[in-house]
Amino acid sequence: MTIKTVKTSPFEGQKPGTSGLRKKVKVFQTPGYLENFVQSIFDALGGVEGASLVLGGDGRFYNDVAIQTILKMAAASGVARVVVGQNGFLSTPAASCVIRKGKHTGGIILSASHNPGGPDDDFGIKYNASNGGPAAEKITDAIYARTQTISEYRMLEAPDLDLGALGEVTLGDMQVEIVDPVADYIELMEDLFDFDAIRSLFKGGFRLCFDAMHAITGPYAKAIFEGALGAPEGTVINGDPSPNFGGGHPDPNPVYAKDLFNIMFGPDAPNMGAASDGDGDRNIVLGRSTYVAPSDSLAVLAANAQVVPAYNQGLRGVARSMPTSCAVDRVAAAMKIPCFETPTGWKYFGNLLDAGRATLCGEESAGTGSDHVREKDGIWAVLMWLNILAETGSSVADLLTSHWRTYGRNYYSRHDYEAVDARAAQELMAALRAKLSNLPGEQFGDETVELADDFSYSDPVDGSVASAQGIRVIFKSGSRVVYRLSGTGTEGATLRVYIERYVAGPEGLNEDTQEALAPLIETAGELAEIAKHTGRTEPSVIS
Ligand code: VG1
Ligand code: CO
Repeated sequence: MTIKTVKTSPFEGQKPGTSGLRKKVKVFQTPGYLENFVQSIFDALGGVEGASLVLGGDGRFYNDVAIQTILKMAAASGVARVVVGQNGFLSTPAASCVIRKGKHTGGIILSASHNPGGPDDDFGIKYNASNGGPAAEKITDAIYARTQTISEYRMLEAPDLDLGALGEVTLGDMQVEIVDPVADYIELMEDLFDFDAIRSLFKGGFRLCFDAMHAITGPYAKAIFEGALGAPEGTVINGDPSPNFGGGHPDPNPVYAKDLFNIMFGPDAPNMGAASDGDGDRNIVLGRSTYVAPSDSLAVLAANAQVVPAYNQGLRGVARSMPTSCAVDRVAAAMKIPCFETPTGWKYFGNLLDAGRATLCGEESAGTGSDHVREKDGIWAVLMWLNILAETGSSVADLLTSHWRTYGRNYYSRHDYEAVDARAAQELMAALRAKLSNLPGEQFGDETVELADDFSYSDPVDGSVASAQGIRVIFKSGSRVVYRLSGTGTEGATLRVYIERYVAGPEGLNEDTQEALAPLIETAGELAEIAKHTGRTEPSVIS
C-alpha cells in the first residue's frame, strides 16, 4: 500500500462553529473538502504520529464514506491506532466515554447533531481532545487557521475496511479496533446509577416511552432500557438508526418530536417520555401531560442528584450556558455551591469539569450532563430522572411542581427564526449592539432595564476570554431577554431569542409558558425590531 501526497488548496469557510464544522453533505462531497479539514486537524495538533484516536459518528448519510477516508488519512499520517465503533457508529457521549476510558489522544466525531440528514441535508465533523470533550477554542482556531493555508494532504491507497465485524485489523501500519459502540458506555452507566432500583421501578409497571428519532440512541436505548433494565419491548420507539433519520428532523423539541408529545399528552400516556437527538447528546423529558423545560430539568436534577449513587457525595458546583434559565442558580444558592455561567456550547464546560469545579452542567437546548464524560449526554439524563423517580416514588409532574414550590419558577422559552437572510440577521444584531449603552433605565411595560451587554466570558481555570457571546437585556425584576445567532446552522442565519421571567410563588406557578411570557415576548420583538429586519412576524420554532 502506498501513501499518496495530494496537492490541494484552501476552501473558504472551514471554521468550526458551536460544535465543529457543519455543512451540507453536498459541500462535504466536494473533492478535497473533507480531506482538507481532516489534514488541518492533524496538522493543528502538531502531527499525529503514534497517536491513538477514537472515530465514529451518528450514522447519518455520508458517515460511512467519511469514516473510510479518515481511516486512510490517519494511517497515512502515522496514527498508531484507531478505535472505531462497529459500522462507524458512536454516539457523541459514547465517543467521549471511549476516549477517556482508553486514554486516547483524542477523537473525531462525525455528526451534525440535531440537523436533518440525507444527500441534500447536513453533515459535520469535530475533534475532541484527550479529556473526551470538544476541542477548546484555541485548538479550533488553530484548525481553522490551518485550513486557510493548507497545500497538501496525505492518503493511504487501500481498499475500504469492513467495519461490520468486531475485532482488530490493520490498515497499512495502523491498528484498527472495531468495537461494540454500546459496551463501554453501558458499563459506565452501570457504575453511576442504581440499576436495581430502576429495574424494580419497571417491574412495578412504570412505563417509559423513549423516542430515538431514528437516530443513534436507538441501539443504546434498547440495550439499556429494554435490555439491562428490563423495560418491556416497545419502550423504545423509532429505534433503528437511519441515514436520513426516517426523513425527520432529529431535534427533540415540541415541533420535531411531535409523535412523542402526542403520546405524552394523549389518553393512557406512559409515566415518562423522553427523546434524544441525532448524535445522542441531547434529551427532553416529559411526564403525563407535562413537558419539562430543559432548563428546569437541569435544576431538578441538581436538586435531587444526591439520591443517585454517583452523586451521593454532593455536587462540587454547577454550570449553565448564559442563555439557559437561572433556575439552577437558585438550587446552587440553596446548596451553597458555585454556579458558573458560560457561553453557549459544551466546550466551555470542559475546564470546569476537568478542574473539579462543576459536577453537573446544562444548556437550555436540551443538553444536560456531568463530569462522567465531557459531552452532554441524553441517555444519562434519562437515567438520572429514572433513578430519582425510583428513589423518591414521585411522578415527573409532582417532582417538577414541588420544585417550583420550593424554588419558584423561571418561565422560559426560546424562539427561533430559522433560515433568515444572513445579512439581515447581522444587521439586527449590529443595531441592537449599537443601542445597548442607552438601554439601562428604559422602561418596557412593567419592566425596567437594569443591564444590557454583549456577553463575555473569562474562563476561571485558564483565563481565556470569549467575547461577543450573545446580547443580554436584563431587567430589574430579574427577567431577561437574550439574542444570539446560531453557530450550528447551514442555511442563512438562525436568530435565537431566549425569554425568561421569574415567579417566586406560591401564586402563579402553573400558568401556560407562552402566556406568562407574552409581554416580554412583545418587548423582545420591539427591542430588536425583529419583524423589520427579518420580515418575520412569528418564530419558526418555539421550545
Ligand atoms: C446549538 C445550541 C447549543 C448546543 C449546540 C450543539 O447551538 O443552542 O446550546 O451546544 O447547538 O448542540 P447554536 O449555536 O445553534 O445555538 V448539538 O446537540 O450539536 O451537539
Ligand atoms: Co447533538
